[in-house]
Amino acid sequence: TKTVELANYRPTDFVLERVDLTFELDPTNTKVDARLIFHRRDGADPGAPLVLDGDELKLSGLLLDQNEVPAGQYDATPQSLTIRNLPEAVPFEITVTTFINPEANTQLMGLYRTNGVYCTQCEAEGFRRITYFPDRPDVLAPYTITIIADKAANPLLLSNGNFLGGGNYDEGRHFAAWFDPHPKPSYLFALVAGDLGVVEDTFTTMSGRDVVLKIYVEHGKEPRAAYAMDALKRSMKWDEERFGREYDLDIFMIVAVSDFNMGAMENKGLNVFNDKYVLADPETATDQDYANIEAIIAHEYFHNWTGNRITCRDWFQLCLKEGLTVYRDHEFSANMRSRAVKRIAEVRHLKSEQFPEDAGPLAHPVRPTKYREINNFYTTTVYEKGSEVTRMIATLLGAEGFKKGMDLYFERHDGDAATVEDFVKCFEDANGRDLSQFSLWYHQAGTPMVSASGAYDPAAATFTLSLEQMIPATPGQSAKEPMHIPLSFALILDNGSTATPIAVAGGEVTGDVLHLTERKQTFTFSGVSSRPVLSLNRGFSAPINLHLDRSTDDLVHIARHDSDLFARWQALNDLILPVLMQGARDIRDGGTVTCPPAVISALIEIAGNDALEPAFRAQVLALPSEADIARELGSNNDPDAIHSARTAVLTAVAKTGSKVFQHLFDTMKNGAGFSPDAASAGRRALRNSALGYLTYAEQSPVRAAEAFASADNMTDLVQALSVLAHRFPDTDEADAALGAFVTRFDDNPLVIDKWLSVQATIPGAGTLDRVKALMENRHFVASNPNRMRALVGSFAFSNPTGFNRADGEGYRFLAERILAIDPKNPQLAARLLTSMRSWRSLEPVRADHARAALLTIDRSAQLSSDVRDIVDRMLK
Ligand code: HT7
Ligand code: ZN
Repeated sequence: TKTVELANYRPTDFVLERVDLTFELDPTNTKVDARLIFHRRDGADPGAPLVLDGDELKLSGLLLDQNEVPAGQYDATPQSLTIRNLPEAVPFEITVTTFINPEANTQLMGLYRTNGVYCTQCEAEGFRRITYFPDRPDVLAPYTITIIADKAANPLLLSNGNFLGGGNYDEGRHFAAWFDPHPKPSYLFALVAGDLGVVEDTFTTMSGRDVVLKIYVEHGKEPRAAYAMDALKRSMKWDEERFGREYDLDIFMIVAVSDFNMGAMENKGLNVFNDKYVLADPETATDQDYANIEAIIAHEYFHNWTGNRITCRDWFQLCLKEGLTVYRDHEFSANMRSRAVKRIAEVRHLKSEQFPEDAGPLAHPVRPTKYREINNFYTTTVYEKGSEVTRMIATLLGAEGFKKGMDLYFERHDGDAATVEDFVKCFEDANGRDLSQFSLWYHQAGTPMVSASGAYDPAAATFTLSLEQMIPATPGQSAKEPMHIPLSFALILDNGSTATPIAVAGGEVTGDVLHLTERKQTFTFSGVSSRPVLSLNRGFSAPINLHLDRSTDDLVHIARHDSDLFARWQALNDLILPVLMQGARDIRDGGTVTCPPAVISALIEIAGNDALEPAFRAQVLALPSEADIARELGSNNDPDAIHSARTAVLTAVAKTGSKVFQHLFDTMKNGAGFSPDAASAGRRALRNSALGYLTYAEQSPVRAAEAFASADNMTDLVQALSVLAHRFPDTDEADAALGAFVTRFDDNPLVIDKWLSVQATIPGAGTLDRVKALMENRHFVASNPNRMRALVGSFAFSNPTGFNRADGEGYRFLAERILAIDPKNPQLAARLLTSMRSWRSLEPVRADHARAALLTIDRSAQLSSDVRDIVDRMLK
């Protein structure tokens, strides 16, 4: 495959005016007629041919203005259709006929079948698997779609836009026609046909228009779509109130399907969802499932403006829609739930997923400049770091300035295929500010490291803060420029209040934000009458690694007194992480773990503080994960030592705090009747956290077995199951619970995924054999991405000791799986392979095994472009 470069971007020679598609659906032989009206772009080369993209296509018919095109006038290959000698000054119509086989489409890109339902996935380059087309996001047109299909098997015929009409056709077939008046790129096209149940509602927009809302699910699952519908209505309302964005069609539809490569897809007016992010009820969904559904429903809906009305000029601009839309869904969830707890969860996720990507061989800028396979750029850097960059713009400009910039963006670029530069310019123009240095966040990869040290001078009543930034080298970028880093800060005084200095010298400070713009910079705050404790990068205002030496006493002070809950969590994290890291080093050196009593008591004090919201306390008690410890250690990692160190610290906390945990376990019960609201979920989280600690103190499965038996919702049930399986594997209690669980949820694949994941993440070398055995289980369907991610994905991404077995068997197993999956579903294979992205930071024996496994993949002659791209970058 060749590399695509941003520098080579140029507009098409032909402008697409209209698209008219007719599908005659058949499971193995679907006929697609595409009528496309083009005209030559002003100023384009008069002799330029029209080149359309294809992927595994075979041309069956080609007309130009209704006449057959002579053989010499065109060339067709599976990848492209080139037509020459086209009219220069007038529009012309091309009609392309292709036949495709949805049943054989295992890649799940283009038109495919899932549980007997026809469904499409066109982002990023799936449309070219349906028909020859200028399949790029800067080609926008209105679409008319006609679908013809067997009526009994496919009572439902859906596409984008508004319904035009339908009726009976021949031989038991019927048809439906749809028109989408909003010009869109091909990646937003969708078609769904089949026999599904529906949940219906309406939403009245801010200008008083009624919009019909429909969520389609498999028959019998309708009650499980109620929460998704509620989340959709809340999303629509929120986007009107917060961003002034109104929905723009008569109908908005969501279809839940069971085979899907990602979470969901924002096709215009017809979102297609992985059913995992639609279906929920108390018996089958955890609190995390509910939160995910709320966030993803909102995310896809918000794309209607950020992505669809304003789309991307090219795929290098992916963060323009994804980073911005993640920021919008984060803000939505923060408004629906506890803002501080939501931010803690976001930062945890960012650090555990994006920071390793940015520190390893797959690091790339938020706005890359080249790619070999675009599917591999739907990354946590584009999404989550992209969101953080948007958040920083809001921090720099303040809420009002940010709103002015967004309003201008919607006004100036509605209907456009825009760029990151267009976006940033709106904030510059609306605020009269130069954001050129800030824009480096889009272009320089790597997590900046900021070292900070503070000094207080009582005689002068000044506090001096010295800062230094360093951006690590990343693939293709060795030297970096200093960035504009917005650091939210507070000087916390002895009594817990915040000092308000009378003046600051050394750089720009706006409100509580300090602007670090130089490589080295010193800020002096005057009028600080007593020694403060510095709280820096509050709310994680910048996605950086901060090195700030503070004493245990100072951190405990912030953990106790800061007015900001996020800062309190951050202080506790900064207290416990070094203990865990040192513990891992000590164990690797043959020693034991030392856990300072002050750190333990700070944690227990927070756990038992009833004035604090339970969800926050649960976040504090969820100590940094083994992956977090490995990331902070950075090199020569031994996952077994990390696991032992973390277990030792958990046990020490559990033993010291057993009374508090017992109290929480007894009192954090919700009343009768389940509610998925954030407060109830927070109580469940805290009680389950207490359960986990109590089993560390008691070293017995009895309590968890009782919790499993008495659970009346999926959150409690799966937590108890995890404690049993992970802490007491192969005991009668664990085996009985796993058996009871699979029997009870035998007919629910999404719940079976939890059963697979719990087992795949049992710590220790023995789990590989269990995973292999589960692959033979009748519940495991290798072609279904959710099943594969639940079993093999959980094992590779979330089982540090099991996957990183010292003998390398885990890596060899993954390599075999990748080679087996790749020919069928390359996207899935490539994504699973990214689980090895931090292989170079392992200790040498494991790193050698990991390299050998990667080389096995590398040596395979038949790799997809997806896997080839990842393996090449990982080995570079
Ligand atoms: N914009 C959507 C991306 C997506 C996707 C990309 C490649 C292959 C399959 C896919 N399914 C969905 C999802 C989103 O970010 O909203
Ligand atoms: Zn998105």
